[in-house]
Amino acid sequence: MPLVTPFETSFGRVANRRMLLVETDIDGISGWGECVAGEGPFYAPETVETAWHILRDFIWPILKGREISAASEVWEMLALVRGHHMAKGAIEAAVWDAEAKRMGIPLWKLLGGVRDEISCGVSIGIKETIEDLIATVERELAAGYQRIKIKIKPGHDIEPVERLRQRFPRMRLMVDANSAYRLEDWPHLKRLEAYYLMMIEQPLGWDDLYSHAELQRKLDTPICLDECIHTLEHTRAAIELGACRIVNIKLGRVGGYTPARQIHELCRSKQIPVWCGGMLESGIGRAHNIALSTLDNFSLPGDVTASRRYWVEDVIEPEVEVTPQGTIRVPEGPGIGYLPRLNRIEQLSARIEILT
Ligand code: OSB
Ligand code: MG
Repeated sequence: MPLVTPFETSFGRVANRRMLLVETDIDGISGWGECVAGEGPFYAPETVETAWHILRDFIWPILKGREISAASEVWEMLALVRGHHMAKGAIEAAVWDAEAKRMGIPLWKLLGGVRDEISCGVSIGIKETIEDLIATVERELAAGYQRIKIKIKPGHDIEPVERLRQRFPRMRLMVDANSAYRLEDWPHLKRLEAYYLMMIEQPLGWDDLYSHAELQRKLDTPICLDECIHTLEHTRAAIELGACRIVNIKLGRVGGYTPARQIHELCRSKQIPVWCGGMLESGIGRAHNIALSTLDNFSLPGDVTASRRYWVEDVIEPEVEVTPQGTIRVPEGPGIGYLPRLNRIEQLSARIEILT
């Protein structure tokens, strides 16, 4: 799926997304999930190809023909496979969708969600010029979005943040470095504190909790971890080490709803606010992010946005829309609450594999 505009982060630029969608058939009830792995192993180790391989050759043989009495059992069934959370998360989420559909209720209610409207922020990629960045922020604020996150990297950090602050003194602003800095850069990152950011997301190594703890001790601005949060155990270590004060939860990064809910609970018990990150998902993944965001400790605006910010035409009906207040009204229909546009999905498909 071609993006409306290419998206650039510190680890690269993407203009076209290769989506891996999973449809499960459980006693004739269909459930949908999306694998959020990237085209290359630059955000996380998995890719679309590794996820396809793991799903077909290892996850499917485990699940095939098994009695599943609740979607909450799937995560444990897959424990034999280490890592590969994006592959697991895709199918686990599809089983949750199917379970909610079988019960005839919205997935977010099955999950224990508490709100029928979620708060939305936007993630803005690195732009060629500051003028382009300012114009983009202006447009997103006018659309109602409640907070702005910009991607930064060395050489593209202080100046854009300073210029945005001058232009929009009161907006809720944060930055995401996607692991582009090293601990030695801390005096430079400290300069960002002049612009009262809500948080700095994942400044250091993708798996480096220790350095984040060192950095957090030097900064007043909260660090939010994204890439580092793979498991419940890593989250516990991050919190106990003081490596972050905020956690970004992504369904795919942690392996599905079961670990996502455990991490959400742990954070709640430690008074660490969480928010739902995005991975440039199609409507299927977007719908799951909306459901997840209804849990009570998702108390900060997430990177969950309208379909039209990324796609000319999404793969779900209706498309995800945002209110002028920068919220998404959570759908009331069964399961994820949006219908897959089967024609559009088929038309876009480069590969279809049916496992029986
Ligand atoms: O770090 O949150 C991230 C997109 C791809 C990979 C990593 C990230 C992102 C985003 C985009 O920030 C969030 C979105 O889907 O809008
Ligand atoms: Mg991030």
